[in-house]
Amino acid sequence: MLKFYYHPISVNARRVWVALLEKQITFEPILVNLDGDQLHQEFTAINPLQRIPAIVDNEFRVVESLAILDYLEAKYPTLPLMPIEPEAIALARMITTITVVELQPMTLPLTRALVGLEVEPWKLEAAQQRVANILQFLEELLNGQTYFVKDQFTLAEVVAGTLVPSLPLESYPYLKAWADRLAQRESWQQTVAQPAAIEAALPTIRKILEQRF
Ligand SMILES: N[C@@H](CCC(=O)N[C@@H](CS)C(=O)NCC(=O)O)C(=O)O
Repeated sequence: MLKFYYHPISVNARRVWVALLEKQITFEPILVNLDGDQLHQEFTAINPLQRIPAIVDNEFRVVESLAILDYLEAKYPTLPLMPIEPEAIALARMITTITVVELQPMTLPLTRALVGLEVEPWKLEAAQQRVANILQFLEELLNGQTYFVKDQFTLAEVVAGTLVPSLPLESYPYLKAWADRLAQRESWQQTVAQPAAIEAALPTIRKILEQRF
C-alpha cells in the first residue's frame, strides 16, 4: 500500500493528503514528528532532504509535494485532478506554481510574526504588500467562478486551497466564497489542522522558522 509521510500541521503535506483523499487512493499515513524524526536515518533514507511530504508507492519513492501530485495524477488517472485543454492546463499550473513559488515564501514573515518571532518591519511590510498583490491576481483569475477552471475541481484548488484560506480574505470576496466552498469538502474537513495540534506544534514551528527562515 502507498505510504504517505506527513505531519498534520504541514501545508506542503496537506496538499498531497487532500489529493489522496480526492482521488480515493488507499494509503497508509505515517506521522513524521518534525521535532527530529525527519533527521533520523530511517526517514533520511527516504528523503535525504529531510522534509515531508514523501510517498513510497510499490517501492517507488517520490519527494517534493508538486512532484508527488504529478505522480499521483499520472499513476492514478481515475478521478482526475488535471484538466486536458491546453488553456486549462496552463491556468491550473499557473495557480499551483504561483502558490508554491510566489505566495508560500511570502507567508513566512507573516507566520514568524504570528508565532512571536522577530521580523524586521520592512520585511513584514514588503511581504504583506506582495501577498496582497498575489491575492488580487488570484481574485481576478477566479472571477466569481466556482473553481479556477470554471466548474472543474483541479490541482489549482488542491494547492492554492490548502494555503490561501489561512490568509485574511476580507478584501477578496470571490476567494472568500471559494475558500468557504472548499471548507465544506470532506477532504478539507479530514485534513484541517486542529487548534490543539497547532498549539502542540508551536515550539517546533518556531524552531524550524528560526533555524531555516
Ligand atoms: N518544497 C518542499 C517543501 C517541504 C517542506 O518544507 N516541508 C516542511 C514541513 S511543511 C518540513 O518537512 N520541514 C522540516 C524541516 O525543515 O526540518 C515540498 O513542497 O514538498
